[in-house]
Amino acid sequence: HEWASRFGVTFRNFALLLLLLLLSSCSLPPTLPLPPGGAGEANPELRTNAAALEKWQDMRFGMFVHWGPVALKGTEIGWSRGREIPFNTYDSLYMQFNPVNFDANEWISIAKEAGMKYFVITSKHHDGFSIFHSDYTEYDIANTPIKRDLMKEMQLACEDQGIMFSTYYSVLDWYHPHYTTRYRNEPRPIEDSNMDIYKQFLFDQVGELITKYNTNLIWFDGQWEASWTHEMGMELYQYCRDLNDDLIINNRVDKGFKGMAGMTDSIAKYAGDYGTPEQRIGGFNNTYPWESCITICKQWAWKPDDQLKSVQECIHTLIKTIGGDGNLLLNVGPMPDGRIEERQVEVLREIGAWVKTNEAGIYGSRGGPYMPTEELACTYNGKNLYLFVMGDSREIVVPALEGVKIRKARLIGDSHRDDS
Ligand code: JFZ
Repeated sequence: HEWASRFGVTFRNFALLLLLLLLSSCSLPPTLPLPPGGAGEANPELRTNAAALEKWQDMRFGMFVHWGPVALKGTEIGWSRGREIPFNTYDSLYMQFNPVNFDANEWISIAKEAGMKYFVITSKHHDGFSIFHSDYTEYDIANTPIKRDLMKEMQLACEDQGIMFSTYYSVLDWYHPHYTTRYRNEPRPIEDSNMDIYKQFLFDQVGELITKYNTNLIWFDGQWEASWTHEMGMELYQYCRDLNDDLIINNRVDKGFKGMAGMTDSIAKYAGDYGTPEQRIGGFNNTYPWESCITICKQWAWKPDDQLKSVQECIHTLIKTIGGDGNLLLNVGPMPDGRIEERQVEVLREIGAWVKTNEAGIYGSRGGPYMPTEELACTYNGKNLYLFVMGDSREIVVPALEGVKIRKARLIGDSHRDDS
């Protein structure tokens, strides 16, 4: 049973090696019998929808988009309000937001060509602007020069092209008169603010995302401020699942999210279906689902000449993420005219070409059993084990797996080789 497999092969960067395993007494971890997340301690019966979760985990790779009138300034969405951009200037940008070159089908085909299976748009970020037609505020896309419901166009394009449509929503809102936490030195008077009134607004808008836009996943954010409580988090989770039982909800709906590592410390106590490490690859975890969100440049929203990551860095990030059993949500910030920068599209296309060649080890796979390193990451799917080779060492040595015999090994994406 002891074996060490030595492949005297020179691997190109990010080559993928497929091992066809004969699983006599299988030691690979089975898929989870029951997902661990759910509504939190207020309703222990309401667990994560297992079928919806599995469908989402199988996707492994999605596109995150941070976009809004702030793109006109090229500064960070939400955070630059009252910092680089004076409050009044920031809050007036929507009056000039006119992305005439926006084409939802083009965005979604860029995502699809990159190998992404789902799409998450900032419906409302910390700055309070709604990029959809909302019945509950005038501070929305309907009151910009473009007027069109751009988020509806994104939803329909997703549905046309078979990409799962999803929405980001910030529970904190530094623009709303009744949101109770003041951000820095903002002039908004909070003395008469009222969280009950704000909460009603928030629930109404989230209701719109679910019933008017058929969002399949809600990526909540902004839960860390004092205004947002554990009770509100659990209530919001339950409200969402009551409207659509198939909905997937991240852990930032509640207060269990800890630091940028983004995992929930007590899954029984706090609501949420999965963890959200930010700007980092999550640690190996195949008991609590997770998704790393990482920017293709440095800023979440578009910035001219922002530092763009290389194709290799993006692919290695994807490999290490799925090797740790997580999903990757790669963020793009489109330009104020509605287009995604051509140099970013080129990187996405090259990622997509690589994903297509190696998709057998990506979609529907789970991370492990070998832990990801800088050199190597591993996924498995049924009787196949996929070794992703990132380093350029000429020799790969992996330890034996108890009860597993290797029947055959071959390189993917280099079909003339067969090193069985
Ligand atoms: C949050 C947002 O603030 C950010 O703009 C982006 O949308 C990201 C996906 O999620 O990221 C955070 C959250 C909290 C802090 C920093 C970034 N924080 O408290 O320093």
